[in-house]
Amino acid sequence: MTREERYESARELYAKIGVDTEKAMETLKELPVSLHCWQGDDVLGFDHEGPLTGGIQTTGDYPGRAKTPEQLMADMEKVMSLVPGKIKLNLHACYAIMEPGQFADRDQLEPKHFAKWVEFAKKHGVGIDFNPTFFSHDKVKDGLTLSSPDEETRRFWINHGKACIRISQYFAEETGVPCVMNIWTGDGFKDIPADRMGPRMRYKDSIEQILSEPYDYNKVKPCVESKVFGIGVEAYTVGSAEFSLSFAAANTDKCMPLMDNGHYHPTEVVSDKIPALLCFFPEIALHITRPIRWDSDHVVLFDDETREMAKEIVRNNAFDRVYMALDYFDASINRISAWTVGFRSWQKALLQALCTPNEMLKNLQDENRMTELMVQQEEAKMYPFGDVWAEYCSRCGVAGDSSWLEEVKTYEAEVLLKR
Ligand code: RNT
Ligand code: ZN
Repeated sequence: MTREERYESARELYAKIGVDTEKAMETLKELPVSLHCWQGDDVLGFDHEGPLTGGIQTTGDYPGRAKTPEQLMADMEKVMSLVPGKIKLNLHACYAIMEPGQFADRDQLEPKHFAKWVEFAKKHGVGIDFNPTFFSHDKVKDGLTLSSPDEETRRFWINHGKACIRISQYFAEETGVPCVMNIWTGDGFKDIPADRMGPRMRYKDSIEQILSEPYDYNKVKPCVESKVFGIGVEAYTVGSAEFSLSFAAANTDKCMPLMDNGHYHPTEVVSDKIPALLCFFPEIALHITRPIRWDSDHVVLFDDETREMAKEIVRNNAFDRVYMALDYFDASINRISAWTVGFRSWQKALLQALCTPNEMLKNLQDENRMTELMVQQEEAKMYPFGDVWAEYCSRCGVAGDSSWLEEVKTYEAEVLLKR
């Protein structure tokens, strides 16, 4: 059978259970998913020498890491040519591009330091998301930034946050797409603190000060990302789940919560938290990653929890209420492939969720027909989803199977290994 015939037969099968595969593909094509620039260079950026800090870590030394803005952009373009769907660019402040001899520290950053990224985004017709970088910098004092008891340190990082609000507004205005600006710090302690509330009160005040910088909430969408622990920060994290969620709940006119599915205890699932938050917040944001035993930031796969998260967005019709961003970094494999597999996996999860007879299943639940619900949920897994995926990829002009890897291997030989 040709691809077209396979799709036609899948379309008919899905139609019988009330799933419109045409509509599913149309919907998915328009849903932006943020592609994180930091998978390409192991979260190092361009504004400092020195290692990645902040309780996060990349492991592996696969050759070909992007070392310049030009290399990183070329790599991202390669990925964009291999994935279906709509991307948005996700940048960190440490990826500022300075002219030689024009160094500006993080509290002094200006839109002009990101003009080349705007040019890049415009070339591809995509929006930009942004992140202040509260790590990998010598002004991180004793592991603290926005929650530091040292006023000068805290001031520096507040000013960094404010500068990033202005840059986010610039991104939104230049691209015409709202900019999600995520506040995450690794602030915390390795061992049992004597004061848990003090740092949180300072953190609260600092974020309030950052958000007092004028911005249009239709254009700039600040988020607060929580975390449970980091490397070397095992005992206490200032921006814990309760802290961040409460902060967002108290400031729904100014910001929203961001959940990273690597930032919870291993038996907690973000798929269950999405609908809980949607009951209260107009909008929420996600960092999609794959934790293994801890926040290890492995490449996102088409696995159960990834699919379950996508389902919660789709079946609650929350497409314009959930901002989706990938967040992982694997330095042990080809980075273009890591990006591509993760992006494609999330696309698969969304497409499969869109091809699920959600209404029918919901009704079974509401009528307490739990035996049938189990059987039908299992049945849905066996539908010829691969044929719809192949059709979707073909319509997006990319390979539906793993043949894209050949292109990555050629790029590795011709470009990456020559760096
Ligand atoms: C770290 C957080 C954070 C970072 C990025 C680089 O645990 O997930 O979002 O991964 O900002
Ligand atoms: Zn994250």
